[in-house]
Amino acid sequence: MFVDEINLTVFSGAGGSGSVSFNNISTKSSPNGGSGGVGGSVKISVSPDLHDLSHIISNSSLKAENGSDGNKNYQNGKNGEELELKVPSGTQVFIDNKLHADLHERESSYTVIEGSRSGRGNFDLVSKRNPNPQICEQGQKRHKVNIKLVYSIYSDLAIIGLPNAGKSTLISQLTNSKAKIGDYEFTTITPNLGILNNSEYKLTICDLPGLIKGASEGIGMGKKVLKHLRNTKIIIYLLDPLNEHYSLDEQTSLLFHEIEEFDKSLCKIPIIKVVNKSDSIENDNENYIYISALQGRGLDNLINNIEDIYNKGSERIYEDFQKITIKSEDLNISLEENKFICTGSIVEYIIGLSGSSEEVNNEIFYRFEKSKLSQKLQDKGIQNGDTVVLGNLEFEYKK
Ligand SMILES: Nc1nc2c(ncn2[C@@H]2O[C@H](COP(=O)(O)OP(=O)(O)OP(=O)(O)O)[C@@H](O)[C@H]2O)c(=O)[nH]1
Ligand SMILES: [Mg+2]
Repeated sequence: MFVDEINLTVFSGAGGSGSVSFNNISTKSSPNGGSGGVGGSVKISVSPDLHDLSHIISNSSLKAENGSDGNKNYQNGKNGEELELKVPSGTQVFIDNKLHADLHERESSYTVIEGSRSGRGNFDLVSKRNPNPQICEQGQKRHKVNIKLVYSIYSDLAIIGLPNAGKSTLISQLTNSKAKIGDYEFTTITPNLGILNNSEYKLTICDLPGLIKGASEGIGMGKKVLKHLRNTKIIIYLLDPLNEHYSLDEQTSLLFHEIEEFDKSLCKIPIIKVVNKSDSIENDNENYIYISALQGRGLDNLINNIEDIYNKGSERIYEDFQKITIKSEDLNISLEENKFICTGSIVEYIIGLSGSSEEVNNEIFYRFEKSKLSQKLQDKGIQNGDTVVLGNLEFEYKK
């Protein structure tokens, strides 16, 4: 089944932890504890062979690999393998309803979450301040993000029209698509794709479900259809002279209006106005191209018109967006009475230590004072005597 929208949860890999060990075990000197490996990141990239999102299980949880822990004798842990999610060109990535990336041939790969930080072993923690560390850092936990992927079909040409206009009949004539045809409305419920026959250009054509008045507000399959116009280069308005409710001009205005209401920028896409079922009518109006999809009449002329517009170099419209990568550098401070509760990866970095407890405590306070957390708390008006909460550590603040 064609799937163009999917929600899922992705996790970066956790960072591996460092280790504490020594060349000289009896004197606990000459540190040789290795560092952990960095966790795998989560990346989404375009694969030209994909044409929907059905290969991804909806509401699934996907995890990048964890980095492994460091070990004695300078052995560093292995970095975690990244998680790569393949999507078709024309996929948008939303996080909390905000567009984070619009993936297509020019922007074909995007890191959603960086891999989680690894912890250093006591060899890498050697410094002038502490030449013989008895401690190591823990790796950072996994980072979780709920994402929504929305795919809009990538095509060179999209056929739209009211129900029953003959869109599926036309795509079946122009390409080898086996679209279902029926003399009732809404025969097509998911888009059909095909490649243009009898043309030196391998144009991709998309036949969409019928549009009705109010489509831009979601009536019928409205928005689900209109969203696929975002990634097309040319739109055919396929008009039905046998429609009992709307004249050809009224059908044109209706289609234009619904597209404009849905997204004004789609009005920049060139249009070809085509009247189908010319086998059943007499009048010719020079504003339109006349065809009979059923009898294959007028199709060469239509293909010439399509090729002319295509050759003028019609461009796809891309939404402006900022590619946002979720970094592991986050910090939250909330205030409950006189308690400043601090969370986030900066806090994890400060308190995520193990080894000799006296040294761990000294290091925590050293890191706290040096960190931007200390500055942020002052900005928030912390006073001597207030309580600072870092994970399961609580202490009285003293400047
Ligand atoms: N006379 C005539 N009938 C046609 C022509 N093209 C299509 N039809 C008929 O119109 C009816 C609808 O055709 P479809 O191709 O299913 O129309 P559609 O626009 O895809 O319809 P929906 O998917 O329901 O929106 C069918 O009975 C077709 O045989 C044509 O050129 N001439
Ligand atoms: Mg159809």
